[in-house]
Amino acid sequence: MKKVIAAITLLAVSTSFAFAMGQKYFDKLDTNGDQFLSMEEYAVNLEKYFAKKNITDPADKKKKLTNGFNKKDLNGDGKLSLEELNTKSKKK
Ligand SMILES: [Ca+2]
Ligand SMILES: [Ca+2]
Repeated sequence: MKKVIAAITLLAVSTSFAFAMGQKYFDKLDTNGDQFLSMEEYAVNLEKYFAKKNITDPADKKKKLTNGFNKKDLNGDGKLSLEELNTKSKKK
């Protein structure tokens, strides 16, 4: 039974990663509940993506995390709102 739940969770995670992030999933990542994701909180989300893509190199992970985070942080305040996460990245 636990395995089934894990599979469903994984599916939900990959779905929310590919499409829009839901408020529920956002709340789960937002561990301190300030309605923003810090880079640390965002990293938890990316770890699942890295595991799926078999990315294990710490330097590579860090680069992808920083790049991804900065791309998403549209107003540059160092944290991500749900709105920013669901906004398609624009070229600057
Ligand atoms: Ca937070
Ligand atoms: Ca921001």
